[in-house]
Amino acid sequence: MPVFANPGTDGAVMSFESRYENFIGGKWIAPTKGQYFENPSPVNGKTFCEVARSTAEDIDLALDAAHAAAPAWGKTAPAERAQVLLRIADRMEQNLEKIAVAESWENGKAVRETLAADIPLAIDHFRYFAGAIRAQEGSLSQIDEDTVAYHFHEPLGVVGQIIPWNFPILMAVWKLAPALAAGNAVVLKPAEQTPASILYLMSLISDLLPDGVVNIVNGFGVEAGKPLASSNRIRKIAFTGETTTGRLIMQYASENLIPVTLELGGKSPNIFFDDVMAADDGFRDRALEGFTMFALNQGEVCTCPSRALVQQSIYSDFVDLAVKRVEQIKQGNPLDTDTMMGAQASNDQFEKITSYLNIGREEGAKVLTGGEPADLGGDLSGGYYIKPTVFEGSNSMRIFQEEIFGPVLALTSFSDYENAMSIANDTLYGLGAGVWSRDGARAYRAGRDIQAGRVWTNTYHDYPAHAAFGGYKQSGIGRENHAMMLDHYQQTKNLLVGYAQNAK
Ligand code: TXE
Repeated sequence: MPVFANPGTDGAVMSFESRYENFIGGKWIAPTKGQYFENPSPVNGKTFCEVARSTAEDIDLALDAAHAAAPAWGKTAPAERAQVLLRIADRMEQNLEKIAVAESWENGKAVRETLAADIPLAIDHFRYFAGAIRAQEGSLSQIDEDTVAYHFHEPLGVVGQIIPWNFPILMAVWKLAPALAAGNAVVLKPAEQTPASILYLMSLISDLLPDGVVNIVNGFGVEAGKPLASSNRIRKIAFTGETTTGRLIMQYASENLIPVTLELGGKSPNIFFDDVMAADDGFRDRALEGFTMFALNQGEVCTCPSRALVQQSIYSDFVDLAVKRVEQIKQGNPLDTDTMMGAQASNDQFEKITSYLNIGREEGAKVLTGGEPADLGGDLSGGYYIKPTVFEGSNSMRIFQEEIFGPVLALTSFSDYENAMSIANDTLYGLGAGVWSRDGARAYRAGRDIQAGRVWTNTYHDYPAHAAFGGYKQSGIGRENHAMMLDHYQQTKNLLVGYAQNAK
């Protein structure tokens, strides 16, 4: 299978700029203080571009541009906004390989995922919200014979969005598509680990957007994210990231009494009931495949099924087969289309994960496979690679309770249904869960009993645009995806109109 050449080298499908500015008011604008930070690729650990290191002054410039653009954009017909989103989707589709390679190079994830999932899902997201906004209707209440209450959806105005590094483009699009469809202007701050793929995307689509409707300001959390989230010039803040940061975002927002949506951490249980082993058939294979999903995107997914719960009666047979599958995961150069697992997104994340590998051992968990960094040699020796790891232990251990955000699975067994539910719900988090059983009634009951916003049944890691996504408990507030998301970017205007001609 072909390997895509490194960006900017001979035969490469795309190249990055050596320096990226902020994208404000339709133009590339240097940061006010003239500072930049280096952006390394996790593939080889080498810097490939530098990016604007912004401060409150740059956020203000972006807010000026967004406020200038918001009134006109908010008044465009839904069909016109839908058309813009559709054109963006088409442009992305025409440049699929380029965007996929950009994303893989910057984040370290396998290009077969960015080509087949991340970027196509982002494209579909624009198309979905183009349709959703056109299909949206207001409502009318007949108060009495002469009096009518109309309910209109109006945009909020200017909104702030702060995103993480694990799905740089998809996370940006999850937030941009509904915000734009609803008629808002946006100031978005990418994660400092992965700004360039979004800026590369903007360079491809900027001519399709009116100036100032989308503004991208780069930089670090406290220097650029905080001034955005705490500004009294935004009408809403949307955030995806760590739960502790989410708490701060909510505090900032409370000062200005603006709504927040938060998509935070997780420690999702993946539950395998005894009947998955009933026959050596496609269903059992699917369940085994579901077990390996903790390594998808190098485990850097908020819904990573990082706890596997396997029923005692099948435990040794199932785990035996499952660990063999994990050992077949092909790790390698993210730009090789054969590679299933690439590099962790940053050196910080690499170090966080390796520290949890030590914590797991110190706690007495048993390593069934992996448990150490992977040295892939050659050009990749400076990259951030970790072997997919399965720890066997118990749910009170830190590796079962804390979000590691890496390809590290914490595996345990359960005796019966009640025991499975009690382990599954023994967590601060409630974002995702998986249930595997041939028994529809049992799977349905489990789906209802697990305290999580998304429970996959006999499948995992699907993210269609029209299924609501979000957390219970400390995994977040609000939802993303699905037309209901428009509610988070709109406010209701009620016109209460008396039509009576004459005094009664
Ligand atoms: O997250 P942060 P980090 C989890 C995961 C990971 C851990 C740390 O466990 O190991 O968080 O990652 C911006 N005001 N998730 O440090 O800090 C920051 O610049 C305003 C789960 O990267 O939350 C970035 O753009 N903004 C998660 C974004 O917040 C601030 C995905 C996320 O960074 C800020 C990512 C502040 N004070 C990490 N501080 C998921 N749920 O998918 C930081 N930021």
